[in-house]
Amino acid sequence: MDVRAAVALEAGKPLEITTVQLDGPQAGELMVEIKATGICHTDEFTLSGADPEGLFPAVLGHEGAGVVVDVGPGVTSVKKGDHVIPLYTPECRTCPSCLSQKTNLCTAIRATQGQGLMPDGSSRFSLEGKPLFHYMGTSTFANYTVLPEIAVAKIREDAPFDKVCYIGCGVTTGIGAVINTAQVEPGAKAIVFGLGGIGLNVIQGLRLVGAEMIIGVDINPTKKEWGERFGMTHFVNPNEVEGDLVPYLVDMTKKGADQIGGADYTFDCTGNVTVMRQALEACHRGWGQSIIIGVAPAGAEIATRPFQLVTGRVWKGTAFGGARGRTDVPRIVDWYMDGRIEIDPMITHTMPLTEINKGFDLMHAGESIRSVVMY
Ligand code: NAD
Ligand code: 022
Ligand code: ZN
Repeated sequence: MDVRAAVALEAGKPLEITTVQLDGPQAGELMVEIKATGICHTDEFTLSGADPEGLFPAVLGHEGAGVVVDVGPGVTSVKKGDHVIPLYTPECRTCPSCLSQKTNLCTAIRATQGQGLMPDGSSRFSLEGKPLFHYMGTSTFANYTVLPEIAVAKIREDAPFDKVCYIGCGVTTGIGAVINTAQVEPGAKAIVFGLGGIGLNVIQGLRLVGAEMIIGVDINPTKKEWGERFGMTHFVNPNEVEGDLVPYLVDMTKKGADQIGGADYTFDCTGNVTVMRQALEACHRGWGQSIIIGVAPAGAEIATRPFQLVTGRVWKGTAFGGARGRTDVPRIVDWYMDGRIEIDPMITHTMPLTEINKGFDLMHAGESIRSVVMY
């Protein structure tokens, strides 16, 4: 069938809004009418050509929400009419990784997803008879897409698509990093580096679990107000700190009998490897944990002195906030609907598909927290 899509024809060019062909769902797959999609950094990373694994031509997009319109043979967990959020980290519940209960990185369809293909090794999208690659297994920059059953979370029907699409990446990544990866406890002291669409969700996750001190760090002074809006208790602009940032942050966390200082938990939400080192070294000796969320440029490396780890600091990373999508995403939608977390104020811009390239421009300029395309 004909669908409307923003197609990444080649690296470094704007998306082309055009009509493409979409084949129906095969066994174990379903077709979703995408109602809204966020625009996230990794779409831009791939479109720019900076991602060495980026494939073209492709239908990008990985932060969507929509309605099931058709199911292929053998699909049992969702039916026509169900509301769903696509999952770039699927949850099959039967692969060794899912069964381990130690990771959310399901391996059931990993190989084909990375090759821009459906699990049977083919593509459902085509343009003028030539196949288009899928992207992150989701391809939400089209008003209809086809997904494996294990790559959708069924959500309640009263949740607004133009808000809960953000749970498909940014919200779950930020809140999940706090709850699943770091397992932050009430009363903890935390530092969040980078207050964009991810860092602000880390901040609201920290508020949710009852962290006592939430220090936000950003070189953009306009982020102070943004951080405070979601629970940040202190703001530091590295450009306004005299001397080294790390001792300055460690000093801020000192209190009472503990004169060692350092945060219980720190989060890198910048993707900058220098910041990642600062985040590790701003952790408390003996137990501080630093969580890497930001995606660094291809080929980048992180460094610190081994002494930092020998003395008990822990370096961790997280994908999709450690969330098991089919299990955890519906719960996060409930938290939003119950008012326990906020999404609306972070969606700073909305636009129709025809103006999707403006969303990328706003992200470049640092003017948006999140832009959402409404179909
Ligand atoms: P963003 O651009 O909206 O925010 C980044 C923020 O970092 C900006 O406010 C910027 O001013 C700030 N910053 C830049 N350099 C800094 C520095 N040296 N010190 C302090 N602050 C600095 O980006 P975002 O949407 O919030 O995404 C953040 C990162 O998270 C990206 O790398 C993205 O790819 C990654 N991400 C990872 C996952 C995952 O599963 N691991 C999921 C989603 C996003
Ligand atoms: C989402 N991300 C960044 C911004 N928005 C993002 C990017 C990459 C990952 C997670 C989130 C990620 C971390 C670890 C992996 N990926 C590898 C997972 C694995 O090997 O099992 C990742 C993911 C999907 C894809 C590539 C890398 C893909 O579909 N192309 C989850
Ligand atoms: Zn994303």
